[in-house]
Amino acid sequence: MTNMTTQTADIRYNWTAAEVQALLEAPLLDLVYQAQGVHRQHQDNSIQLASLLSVKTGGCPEDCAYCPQSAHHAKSTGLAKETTMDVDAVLAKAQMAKDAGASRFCMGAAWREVRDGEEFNSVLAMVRGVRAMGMEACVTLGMLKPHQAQQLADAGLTAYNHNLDTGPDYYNKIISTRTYQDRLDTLQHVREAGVTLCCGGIIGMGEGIADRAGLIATLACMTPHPESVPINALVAVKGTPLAEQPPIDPLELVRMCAVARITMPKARVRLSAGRAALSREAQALCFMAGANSIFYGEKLLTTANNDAADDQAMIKSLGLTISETSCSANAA
Ligand code: SAM
Ligand code: DTB
Ligand code: SF4
Repeated sequence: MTNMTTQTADIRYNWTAAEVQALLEAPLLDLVYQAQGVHRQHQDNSIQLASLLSVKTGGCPEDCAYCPQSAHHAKSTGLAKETTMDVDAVLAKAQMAKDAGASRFCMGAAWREVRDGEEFNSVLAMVRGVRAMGMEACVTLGMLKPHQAQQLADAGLTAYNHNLDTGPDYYNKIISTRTYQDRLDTLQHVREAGVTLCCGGIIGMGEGIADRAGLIATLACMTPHPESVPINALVAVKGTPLAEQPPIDPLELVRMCAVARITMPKARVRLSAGRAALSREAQALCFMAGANSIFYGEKLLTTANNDAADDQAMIKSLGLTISETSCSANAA
């Protein structure tokens, strides 16, 4: 295999973007073979089912070009701003997700940043409630200050989702209201509070291979690596600036999953948004390449997800198991 990094048992934290790009551009079957080797060494054959709920939808002051929840695109998307959901209503949804087989419950709020007060206190109560049900709890609330990360940790939060979305050089083509460094700062606060990181990105936003490599290299140089790495394909929502982006070739998602697996052997690689457009066979290739989690349930945050019964049938037919345990923490 030319240009491919030799697989060792050692986990590396010094990936260069050039090395990652060489992997992304390797012959597909060589890449998947290498990724499956790493997968078998560090992971089992379980898939984690994570369910998502938008606990506060729309009206976000940030201008992320992909996002239907940005207030900047609200006139053209027609998406209304909603208030924060009641804690009891959220916990009822969490119980339904658990009963349907999910072991992780992820709650999203369309906030630029967390503000101290009643709404944040409600989110803390949601986290405590989900943990009390025996599920992992993840939230994504925008930027956090250190004391807020600590309050989430004290509530028992398992993971904080905060995506870097793309490589550092493409970031300002997608978002102008915050910087890459803002994202990295919040990730640092989360890490310092002892909460695991869920951090990944999106492909299909018009970025080049070098930008995808820049994203993965940034993640794979974090020490420790994020415990959870969501790989999203753009859901091109009508009324957003990226509405006319052509769909990606599913094999590009396979490549991203493989390279995430090779560079971050212990992470849960999550095949995330955009899965509804994939065939069962394309998803199987993503699992072969190292993806081992899916979002499960009828909705992502505001857009449709795959049918839950179809997902159960797919997992069964592939001979995979459904994980009931926590994601493994990385050794530094
Ligand atoms: N406001 C918070 C933030 O941005 O961190 C949390 C919610 S935000 C909707 C969570 C993530 O969803 C984003 O970082 C982005 O990666 C992903 N996302 C949003 N819209 C998407 C879309 N149309 N297609 C794919 N991924 C999307
Ligand atoms: C992530 O990386 N993808 C999820 C979760 N983390 C929060 C969100 C996907 C959102 C897709 C567009 C929508 O449904 O609004
Ligand atoms: Fe959407 Fe989050 Fe960006 Fe707000 S910060 S526009 S919710 S992705």
